[in-house]
Amino acid sequence: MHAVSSTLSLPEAACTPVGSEVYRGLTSRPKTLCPWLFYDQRGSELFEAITELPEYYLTRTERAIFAEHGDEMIAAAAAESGPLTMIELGAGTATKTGLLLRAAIRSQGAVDYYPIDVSASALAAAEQHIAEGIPGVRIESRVGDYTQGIEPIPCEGRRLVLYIGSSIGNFEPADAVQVLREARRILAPGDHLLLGADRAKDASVLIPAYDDAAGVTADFNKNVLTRIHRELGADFNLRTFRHRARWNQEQSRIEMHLESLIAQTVSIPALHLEVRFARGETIHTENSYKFTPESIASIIERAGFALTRCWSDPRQWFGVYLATV
Ligand code: AVI
Repeated sequence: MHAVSSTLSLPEAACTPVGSEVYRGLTSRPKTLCPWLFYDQRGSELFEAITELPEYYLTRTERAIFAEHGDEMIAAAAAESGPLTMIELGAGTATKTGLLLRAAIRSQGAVDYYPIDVSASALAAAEQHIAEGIPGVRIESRVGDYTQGIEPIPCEGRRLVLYIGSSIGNFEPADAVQVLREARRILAPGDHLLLGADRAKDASVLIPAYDDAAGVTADFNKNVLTRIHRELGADFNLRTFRHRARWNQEQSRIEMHLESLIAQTVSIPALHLEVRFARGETIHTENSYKFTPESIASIIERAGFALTRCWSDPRQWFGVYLATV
């Protein structure tokens, strides 16, 4: 037995983005929830904390690649024809982008920067720290979901779209191709994409990165249940769910799950829904795909780009790929 809906006509809350996703996910078999549900205010704070954990190598490894090769990346994307304009998908607070913005300023004196994100508060924080710390950046934020389309970006020279942080890994491969196609639609021949993507590696490195000793990733995962409690009235008992991180070798992805430690029924009043869990049953909350140079090249090329350069760290744990239209 899995989930039972007690009504035929859906209540109003099931038509909101959060309500409809929770309804869809918890009435599916196996149960799933989309990772975008993680990012309420608390979830975004927990994610920032994850990026500083000793086990979560991704952020600091990508940052080190930018620190070492940022000037080369900017030089490879620029052209004689005019200044480079930078556009960032899912920019958040744009903390790592500073290294690339500084490299662009070193090369051309100033830079136009268009960060795009669903979170207006994250963009406000990005604007503030860039205005205070990086003179020479002309910033125009755009609040929106880049997966749903990107408005054209005016530009005199070449455009460089940044899609960093391995966010591409949170999409199914076919959807990842679609996201990059969306980015390509706003680019002209000679413009570039700079993509940061985590590499496949030993499970002994990957598992702790998604199941850290301090339990921050567990709190991040469980926070989705707190969100469903707050926004839809669900009576989840957090102590009866446990965070699980699994390495799926065949699919080359880390999976995050929430496992029910007991057989139980959770009610979600706003959705008129009772959700039954067997002991040991899980809600699959996230995939984080890990790529080989070949598998990421295939996604980039299926999206209509030509891969031109790539950079990595000495351990080959993370890749940054430059591709052109
Ligand atoms: C945002 N994204 C790239 C993170 C990742 O590594 O897949 C999300 C995350 N989930 C658990 N820890 C971090």
